Amino acid sequence: MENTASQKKGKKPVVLSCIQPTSVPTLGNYLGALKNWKKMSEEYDCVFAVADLHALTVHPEPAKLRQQILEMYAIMLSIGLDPEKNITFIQSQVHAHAELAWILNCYTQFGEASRMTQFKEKSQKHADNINVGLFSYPVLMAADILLYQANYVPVGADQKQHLEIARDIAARFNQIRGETFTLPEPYIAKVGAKVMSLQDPTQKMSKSDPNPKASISLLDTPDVIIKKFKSAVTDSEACVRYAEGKDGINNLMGIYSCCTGLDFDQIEKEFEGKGYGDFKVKVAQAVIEELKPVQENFSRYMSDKAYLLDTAKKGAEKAEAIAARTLYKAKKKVGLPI
Ligand code: ATP
Ligand code: LTN
Repeated sequence: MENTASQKKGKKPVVLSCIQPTSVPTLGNYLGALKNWKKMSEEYDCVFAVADLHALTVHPEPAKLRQQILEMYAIMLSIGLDPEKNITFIQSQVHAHAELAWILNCYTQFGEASRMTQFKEKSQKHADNINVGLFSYPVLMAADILLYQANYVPVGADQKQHLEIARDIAARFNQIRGETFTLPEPYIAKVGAKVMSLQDPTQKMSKSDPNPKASISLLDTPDVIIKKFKSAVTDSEACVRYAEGKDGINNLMGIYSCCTGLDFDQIEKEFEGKGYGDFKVKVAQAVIEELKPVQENFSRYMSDKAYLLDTAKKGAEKAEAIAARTLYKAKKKVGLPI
């Protein structure tokens, strides 16, 4: 089923994405993924989830995980996703994800899963805990996507390979067992798809970076945001321009562009003759403005946990209704009793 098949029937394309509740999202997660979720939610049929099953691969402390799941759900609402118009839920509350993942495991080759860059990087980083969950992580991710017959998956550039394997698994299953899944396409923004660390701009900004100065958390206060940008690593040229080798400045220009809507030419003009000090403060201020409404909404949502839990439950019921149909189809195709 190519991507256009469902669109031909006059239905809106389906968009799906998830985020792990491993800690408070960074500016990278926001600009690379969440901000696009909000944009797409106005145009498409959207399904967004907190990928809590994926987070189990790093053995989080249970009480902490419980809190982070709730916080991540609150963040999803805080960026402006409307739970009435979109489906917003917590992955583990819909059984079909784990069940389809098992079936898809049997249609995934060991060799292709071994080639995943994220698996190789994470196994190197956490050599003491290379569990099978980490290995089959992209298969669970494929299940998340395929259950909803998603056409587009908005993610940061680091997830491109996982999208490719999801497509390969779907195509293989369709070929062997007959048309079952829509082939998904990644949706990766041109600017913001890879926000880099403020301390080492050759590395992506990551939630799990142990150096707090390297990333901006969505919940950082204005003071902290200013301090972090002031200490961002740049270069010695003292000229705000986008060029090869100027990773630090390129990164700050990307961030500024995402927050203000200005393109790189306009940014270069704005800062002509000005030093990095001025530029860094302006970038920080743009980020503070961008995050302000999210932070205000977040404290409001977190003060009403009953609402969050109830909304997540209702979201899971809506998700379940769609996921169950695809799971039924897949079980039937492989010969399982239904
Ligand atoms: P971790 O550091 O725990 O591996 P992460 O920061 O990579 O986590 P995820 O939950 O794995 O975050 O990713 C959520 C979304 O954010 C994904 O769509 C991912 O592609 C995107 N994303 C993550 N880091 C960045 C970044 N630095 N720039 C742009 N997008 C990003
Ligand atoms: N692995 C993803 C999170 C994720 C996801 C998904 C993203 C889990 N399931 C389905 C898109 C679609 C990550 O961003 N690290």
